[in-house]
Amino acid sequence: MKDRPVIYHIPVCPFCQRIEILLTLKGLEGAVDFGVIDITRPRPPWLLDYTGGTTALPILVDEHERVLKESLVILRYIDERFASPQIARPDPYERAVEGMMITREGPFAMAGYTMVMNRDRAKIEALREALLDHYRWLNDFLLRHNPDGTWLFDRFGLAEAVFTPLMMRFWFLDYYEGFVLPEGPDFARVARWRKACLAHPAAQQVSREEIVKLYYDYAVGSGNGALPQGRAASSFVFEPDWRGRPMPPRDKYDRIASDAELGLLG
Ligand code: GAZ
Repeated sequence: MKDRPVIYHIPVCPFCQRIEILLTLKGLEGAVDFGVIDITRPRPPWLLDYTGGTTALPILVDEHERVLKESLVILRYIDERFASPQIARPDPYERAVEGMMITREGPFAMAGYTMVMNRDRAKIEALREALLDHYRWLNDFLLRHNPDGTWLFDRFGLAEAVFTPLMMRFWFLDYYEGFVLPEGPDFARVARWRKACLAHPAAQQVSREEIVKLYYDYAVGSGNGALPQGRAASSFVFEPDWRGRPMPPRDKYDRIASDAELGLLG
């Protein structure tokens, strides 16, 4: 029997970072073990036995070999199983408000990922507007529930743990798409929240440089460890380590950089 739950994850995956943030907020970094999966290789058979064939991570395997999937479900499980300190709002109304905000995470993620993966110049403007609509919604939601504060409530909580990893991945939009939140009242509240989320000490598991380098392949249209045309190595490989690689070129609409240019040759 395992002596604690094991979370199988891809290190730079936003859905996995949510769980690391939650554990850090709870002061429980040692309560679960992590098993690192290399997204650039086929999934090992033992992992597919756990999942029943699905490949999305993270999953949690408990001491009785029982498997949980979906990051939001795993967050709740950890928050309830290791109950103190509780990160989700204890008050039922506030918990529901937190829940309303969290329901937007999937479409928000999709808007940002669709934008970074796009290589058709004719679509840039519509994708940018679609993402701005999400930020507008978040701005209004935060204004309604906590107009003068920074967080949704009084501290970095569950909603922040859910959204922060996505906003960090969206550093790839700033780098590859030149996307920044416009100045002004439509976005001032969400900009304040975003800035505080990105700077929070419990959320420093990844850096902008790491995101920009590892997600190069997404920027040229290849997701989830798939190989872009003309390339033999994925930008998500563990070796060579991202720290030693150059910053990738930004001209994603014109060409795909080679393994050599990306520093991927061992
Ligand atoms: N809903 C799940 C959760 O746990 O919250 C999502 C988990 C998930 O998608 N994990 C991805 C994975 O394991 C890694 S992160 N993929 C490997 C596989 O074999 O399935 C998101 C996108 C997208 C493309 C990629 C990602 C992403 O849209 O971040 O949209 C949201 C994958 C094109």
